[in-house]
Amino acid sequence: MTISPTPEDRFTFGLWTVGWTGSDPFGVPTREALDPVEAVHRIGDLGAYGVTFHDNDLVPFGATVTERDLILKNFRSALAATGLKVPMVTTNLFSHPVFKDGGFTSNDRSIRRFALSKVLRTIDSAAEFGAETFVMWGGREGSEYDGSKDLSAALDRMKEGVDTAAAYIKEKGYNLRIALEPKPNEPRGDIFLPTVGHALAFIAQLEHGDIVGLNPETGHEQMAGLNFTHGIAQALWAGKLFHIDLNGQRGIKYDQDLVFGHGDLTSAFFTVDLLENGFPNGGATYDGPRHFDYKPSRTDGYDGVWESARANMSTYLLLKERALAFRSDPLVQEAMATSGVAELGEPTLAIGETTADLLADTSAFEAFDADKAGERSFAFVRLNQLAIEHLLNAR
Ligand code: GLT
Ligand code: MN
Ligand code: MN
Repeated sequence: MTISPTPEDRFTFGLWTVGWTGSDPFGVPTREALDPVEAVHRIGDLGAYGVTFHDNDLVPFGATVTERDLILKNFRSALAATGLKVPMVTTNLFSHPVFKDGGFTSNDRSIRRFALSKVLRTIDSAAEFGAETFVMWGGREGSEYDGSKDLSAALDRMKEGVDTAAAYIKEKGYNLRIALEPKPNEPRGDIFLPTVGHALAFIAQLEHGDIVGLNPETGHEQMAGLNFTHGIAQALWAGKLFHIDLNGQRGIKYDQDLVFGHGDLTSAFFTVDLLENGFPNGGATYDGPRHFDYKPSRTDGYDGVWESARANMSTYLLLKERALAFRSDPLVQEAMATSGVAELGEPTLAIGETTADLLADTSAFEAFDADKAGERSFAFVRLNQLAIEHLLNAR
């Protein structure tokens, strides 16, 4: 069964996803280049809500003003014809050789100035397209050799770049927020701000951190061996889940960018459960676009490209249906109660209780039977099996 999406589902795709022609470090492209206008029409026909892009996905690096204007005119016509929105725009600071040592953190100051200027110009363009999120993925911001970088200066320059861009957005009065996208490695040996946790700590050091949040990607956290659902949960808890890149990854290896759900399916189930149903005891929720950042396999032709675009959305909707069934099943609710899921929502101290009160409470310590409490079975396996059975549509 394939479920068809509608724009209300708010599915979006990067132009660079369906437009990836299959070139990799070992081989040339296996597909012809895709015209962005055709990409817009195709994903619009499939029921997507919007499209996203890097400045150079649309206007090639070094294009003349005349070329640029024609490309933008055609692209705007395609948006008008399909009704597709542009909720996110980003800058390419990684393809051209000038960025081989990074943009904001290149050791070459003239390159850093070029990168910052390119970002500010793309921010103007993002605002013109009505985007609300400006993603910064610093793929080339990093190193292969620790001696090649003053790591403290690199973080200073990263801070300078992000703060300057954020201050520019405020100065211009744009309705835009910046979302940093962590990745542990690839293309650099080690990338700065490698995980959600590193990026959250970085944002806390910014002058304009109020409009800076995160764009976590499923596979990027999983490349670091981390739990993606835990990552987005902490971003949500911190009020920083501004955008999301959904895809699939099978373990700690190169960035696979598979279709959503084609990697760790159980993890994908709990990701959708969190995005759609929220935390069991309430808390922050995500209402932004469901953005797919995947690569249609190089083994497939354009039939496979459109099939895979559809697959991302269908799998998400199937998991949404399964996650709703999971949460509303009385047996699951009973199992969650047994497991103490609601109990974790209760503050450990009573309202107004002081540390002195706690220390004076003999039931909490002297009379507390730790051995007995240690015998409690949390029955987490039963709860997880219920999740798996719902995921398999066996309930
Ligand atoms: C690049 C990267 C993605 C980022 C994109 C935004 S570009 O394809 O692999 O994860 O989201 O710059
Ligand atoms: Mn990726
Ligand atoms: Mn991404």
